[in-house]
This record gives sequence, structure tokens and C-alpha cells, in this order.
Amino acid sequence: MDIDVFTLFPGWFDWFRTQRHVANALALGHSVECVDLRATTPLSGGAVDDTPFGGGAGMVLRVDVMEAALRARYGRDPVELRAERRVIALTPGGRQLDDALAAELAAEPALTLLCGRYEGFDERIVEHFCTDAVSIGRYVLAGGELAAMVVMDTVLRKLPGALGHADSALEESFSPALEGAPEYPHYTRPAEWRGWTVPEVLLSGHHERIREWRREQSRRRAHE
Ligand code: 6GU
Repeated sequence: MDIDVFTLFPGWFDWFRTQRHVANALALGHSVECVDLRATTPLSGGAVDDTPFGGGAGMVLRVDVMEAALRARYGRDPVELRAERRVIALTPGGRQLDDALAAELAAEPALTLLCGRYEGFDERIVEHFCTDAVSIGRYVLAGGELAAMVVMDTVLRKLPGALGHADSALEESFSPALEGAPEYPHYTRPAEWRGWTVPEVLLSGHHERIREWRREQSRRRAHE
């Protein structure tokens, strides 16, 4: 999978690339590249944003600035790019990210993530250049960068080989394998600590009973 991130803060992603599962994905041939919106801005002085029409606080990322960056990167009209790859605006009002959306995105060959800053995007960016608008939750971040990292984190860990253990992403919280429920509790050594014991069934070696116990725990958590 090739991921391009359009941002005003490309340096933020240097740390992200060093995280184990991200580094694994990159080593497998996937890519995460940043495009600096300031590098291609048609405005003088590296400007990228402007005050909102109609008044109000904050600054809005300009549509001409985003178009210039997309054109420079892909060599075509960004309106046509949408037919070829998912172009995602990260914005608090977008479709809320969940496991199903992460799985959907993980099946794509390429993603373009657009990070807004300040008050966000000129709406024409979302309307004409994007296939999706995605939010990571019902709160407001200062910009889309952290949200882009959250999206990439959950998408990249679903790619085969990105996690150390092939099965770890299969039966996890909110996955179809657990019928969308949260994951069951985990325990490891020591089997007893300060009198706090581990559920007996997990020490039994009885795989069928363990499977049943885990399903039951997972369902119980879903109802709580
Ligand atoms: Cl995607 N962007 C911003 N700026 N704030 C958010 C968000 C995205 N998702 C939740 N809050």
C-alpha cells in the first residue's frame, strides 16, 4: 500500500515511521510519504490559509493551495484523481473511524490523506477532491496530523506481516471474528500476584473451554 500524507508539518511523521509495526510495513514494501503543502503554494511568502468568508475565528486551508499540491504530486487534475485512489480529508465532522472502516481502507492499494490545520479546509477541497471525510472521534484536534497517524496506525497493522504474530490482528477488539465486540481479557505470568489469580480455565490447557470462556467474556463486555 502506498500512503501519501499532505500536511503542513511533514516532520511530525518522522517519529511515526520509526514505530515497530510501521517500520515493518515499510520494510515489506509499503510506503508512507509526506507532501509539504507549503512547497507548492501559489501564494507569496509560503501562505496556505486565509480568513473565512462570512467572518469568524481562525484560518481556513485554501482550495488553490491544495489543488497545487495534488497536481504537483500526481500530475493531473485532482478532480480526476478520485477515480483512482481514496482521497481522504481528515476532519472532525467526517465519518467516524472504526474497525470496519480501517479494514476497508487496508484493502486499498493506495491512500491519500489530507491534513487540515486551523479551522479546517475550504469545503470545496472535501467536495471536489476527496472520496471520503474521516474523523477519529467527537472532539476537536488542532489539526489532522494526529488523526492521519491514527488512521495509518490502525490500517498498517492490518497489513499481512506488519505485526510480529500473524494472528494478532485477526481476533482483536471490534473485529468480525469477535462479532464486533471488545476483546476478552488477557493474563500472563505470574499466575498469582498479591493474591490476584488468573481464571482457572486459562491454565487448564483445554482449548475448547478456553475458546468458549473468551467468547463469553467478549460478549459480556459488549453488553456492559
Ligand atoms: Cl480527523 N481532525 C481534527 N482536526 N480534529 C479531529 C479529527 C480530525 N477527528 C477528531 N477530531
